[in-house]
Amino acid sequence: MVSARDIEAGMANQEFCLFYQPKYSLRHSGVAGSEALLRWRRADGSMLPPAEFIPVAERAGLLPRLTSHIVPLLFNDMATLHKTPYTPVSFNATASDFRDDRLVRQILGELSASGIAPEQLEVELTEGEAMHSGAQVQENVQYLRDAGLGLAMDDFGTGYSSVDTLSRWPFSTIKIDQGLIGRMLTSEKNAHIVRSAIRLAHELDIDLVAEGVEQEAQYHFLLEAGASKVQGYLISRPLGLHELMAQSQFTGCPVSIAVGTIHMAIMDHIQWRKRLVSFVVRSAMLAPGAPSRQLADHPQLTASLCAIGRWFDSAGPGLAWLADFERAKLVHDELHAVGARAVARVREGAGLAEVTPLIDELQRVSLGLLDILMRLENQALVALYGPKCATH
Ligand code: G
Ligand code: MN
Repeated sequence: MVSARDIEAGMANQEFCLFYQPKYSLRHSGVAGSEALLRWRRADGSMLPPAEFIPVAERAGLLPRLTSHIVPLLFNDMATLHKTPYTPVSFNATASDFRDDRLVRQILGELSASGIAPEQLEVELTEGEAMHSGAQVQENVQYLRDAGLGLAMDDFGTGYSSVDTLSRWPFSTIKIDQGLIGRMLTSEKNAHIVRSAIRLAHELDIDLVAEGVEQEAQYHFLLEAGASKVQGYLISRPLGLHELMAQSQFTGCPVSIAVGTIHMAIMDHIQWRKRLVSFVVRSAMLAPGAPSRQLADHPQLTASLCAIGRWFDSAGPGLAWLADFERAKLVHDELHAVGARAVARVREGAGLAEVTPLIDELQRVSLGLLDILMRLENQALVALYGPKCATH
């Protein structure tokens, strides 16, 4: 058992260092950032993980000092890591680090001195830490967000009110707790929760990292469910800086085809279509000159700006080789043209009988789009699990 005095001595003797665990993108099959993890290399050669000294530091009120001791180490390492696929780098913080603005000033000072872009750094805070902290903590964290740093909710699923905290704090990433990931293949309930968390992040338009991925079957589950990134022993253990930089490839990663993003596109379309029809029907029932016919209470009408339009752009490079990808784009454009026409007609005062043919037309194009998206999904699944031939 270590004591607070040991920790102080460890800092004086420069015994703390950071290890880095790569995150792996399921979108483009490559490293996409890393998490900095604190390690204590003691004089006797032993290596202590945070669980064995962070609670001691916390009880002794030493955490803010320990964090500010680590920040210069992080920036030192960033000089090596920046412009590699290991950025953005996330680091773990606690609410006590943000009780005053010292850490914020230290980070922003180091950032401007280093010339590193703020987007290359992300703070990880657990939901519990966020929930039990006061306005001052939230203000300081917001300050870093406004400066351009990312903010990840660590261990998502272990607190009591993750969703409430998500709605109140400016999180840009959800990290699903490794416990949920570990159980999702053996418990249906856990599988539903993981899939819903992935969908939640997608709808909030924020990033998602699944933690503690150890098996290929977990990797495939997450790929199909549409997770954007994974982290865990399957990809790599946390590595020291030199070991990390010497690593040329991560062999544990199976081929990935972003099949889960097709599922997301299908769900996005189903929601879009329903919201559009709902707006058109509700508006058509109003008096022809009713001001609320002019409201923008309808889904995105511009094809390139809706969720599917943005998916074509972001997932395009990874999926464009699928036979029906370009055709899906054409049908999607047609869908938006019909949707925009229906909205324009109700704005001009059309009643239900007049817009019904447009709703029917929308239905026809919508089914065409779903048909193509499902074909894409089949093609992607065959490419992923079927006989391996040189399709891409
Ligand atoms: O709470 P947080 O997510 O920051 O914890 C990360 C910890 O989990 C690190 O100490 C890291 O070493 C450990 N870890 C990382 N990947 C895996 C994994 O695949 N399996 C297990 N069991 N632990 C992991
Ligand atoms: Mn973490």
